Amino acid sequence: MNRIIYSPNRDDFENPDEIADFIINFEDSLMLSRFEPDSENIQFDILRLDMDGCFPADLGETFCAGIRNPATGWFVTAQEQNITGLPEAHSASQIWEFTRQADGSYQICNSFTKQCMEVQDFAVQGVDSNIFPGEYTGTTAQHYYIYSDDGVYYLKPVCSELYVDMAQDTGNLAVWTRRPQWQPQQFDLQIFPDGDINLDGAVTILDVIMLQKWLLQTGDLTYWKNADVHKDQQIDIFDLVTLKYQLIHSVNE
Ligand SMILES: [Ca+2]
Ligand SMILES: [Ca+2]
Repeated sequence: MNRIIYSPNRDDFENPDEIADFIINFEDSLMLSRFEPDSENIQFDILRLDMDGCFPADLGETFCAGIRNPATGWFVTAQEQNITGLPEAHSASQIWEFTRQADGSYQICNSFTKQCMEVQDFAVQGVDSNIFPGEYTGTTAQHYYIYSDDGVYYLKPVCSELYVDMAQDTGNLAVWTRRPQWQPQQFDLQIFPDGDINLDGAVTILDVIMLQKWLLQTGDLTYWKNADVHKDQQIDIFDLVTLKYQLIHSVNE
């Protein structure tokens, strides 16, 4: 099966299911036409229907962030059996590592447990399918497209056309039909900056000390990827020198 990513404006369709009846026809140029039973056109899988025709946001290959619902102020929190919104706790249960996939979606794993946000049963039961902490196996129920709109983010699992939604009473995280400007589906990403090795939200002398200790083999790094300032996949003295330089430079500004 040939594959193409197609991003229609859903308002063009009276019924979104019609989209599945479209086929791609190319000879001299690419065009869309309605499916006819006797057509000899080539049929494609539609891999992705994007939010309002927008492409997903590219926020970098990998980063750590807190995921906050602005309406409640609650942060997405990993618990033993579930993922739910809770007040800010400044704990690892609210720090999530995002890793970009080849299709532009993100794997979202808790920085402490390493378990990832997973949609129950690929959302086959439809709305209200729960999101729970699962061992990462790389399925489409564990990858999310991130859409940016009006200063907030929306998350859509690759396996479904439903969106991540935080219940405003219980905080539970599940998937629901998208509603534009719908507060339960809006999220801030509070990204920990490069050089913030101890994940306290700022690059300070404490990060320099943590890296120094690690290089002397007398301490651990909370998040080693933020210590790799040079992005060469290894932590060494050059990262420390640059981090120190950047810190002194920022203090003097
Ligand atoms: Ca820090
Ligand atoms: Ca490095």
